[in-house]
Amino acid sequence: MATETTQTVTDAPSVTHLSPSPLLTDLNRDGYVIIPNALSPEQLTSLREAAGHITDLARKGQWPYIRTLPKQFPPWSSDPSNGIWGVQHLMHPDMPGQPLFAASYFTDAVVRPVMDLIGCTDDSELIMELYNLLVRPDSDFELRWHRDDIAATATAEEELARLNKPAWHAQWNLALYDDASLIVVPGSHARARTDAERAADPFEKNMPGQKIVQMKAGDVVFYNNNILHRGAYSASVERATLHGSIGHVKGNKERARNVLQHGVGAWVDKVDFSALPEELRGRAENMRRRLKQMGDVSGDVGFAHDD
Ligand SMILES: O=C(O)CCC(=O)C(=O)O
Repeated sequence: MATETTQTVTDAPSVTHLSPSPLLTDLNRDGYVIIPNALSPEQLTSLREAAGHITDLARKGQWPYIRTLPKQFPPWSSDPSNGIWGVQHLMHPDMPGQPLFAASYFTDAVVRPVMDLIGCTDDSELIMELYNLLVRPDSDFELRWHRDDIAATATAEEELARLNKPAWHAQWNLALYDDASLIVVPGSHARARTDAERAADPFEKNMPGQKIVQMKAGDVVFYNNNILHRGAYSASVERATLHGSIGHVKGNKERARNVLQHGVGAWVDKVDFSALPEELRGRAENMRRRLKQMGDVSGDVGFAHDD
């Protein structure tokens, strides 16, 4: 049960004191796991400020990489006139505040749980992937129930074939404000959809067993991106949630598609990590190099969803 998951992790004194197995056990059982208080109050303040600034730029059309309303999946246009629900590419070389965002991506508070969840003991096989910001939409907006990398048209056999493969990545949401936008069906990452889930309205508000992921500012949730999930966003509730993923070198072409469909390949070799704290710089350079290598061998990867 998800409530037990939250309880287990809440009892832990900090991320760094968690032993690997409880985190992975919870993720494997529920498809998601919340770690409270991943950020210090100072980090929260500076990240909120930086996130607010780039969100303002994006709403004014001064940052071209955005998630536009009412489109759920990439590719998105760079025209914010219908409103936005996300700001893309926090580590892009031209992104204001890039070093701060990069530090929040490569920090131990994120990378250590990632290593637990992927099952490695150091960062030498990790790959830099996506880092975006999910923001309050300009008008109320909802995502359809989906799995990130399995089309809604997949048969049960196709779903199971994909779900039974190792994920080789970890994905997280790190909330800068309290956030209750992500809705999941716990356990659905480990099975095909039920008949009721298949027949449900794509925007079904009461999916059997659904759970709203309640996060306090500074909490991070790691989740299997193929858990059945959706987002429901209110234009009147502030949202700034860092949305990232880190991969493992054993990920395959399907993973490359999930990452590179967002256009990261166009700028990744231009990122300057020299402003990062010394202890994070080597990790960042190495993880970026592995992403570049993945792009070089994967070629044209296409898009995971049609819309
Ligand atoms: O807003 C969220 O937290 C979920 C976003 C999501 O489901 C997606 O980007 O596929």
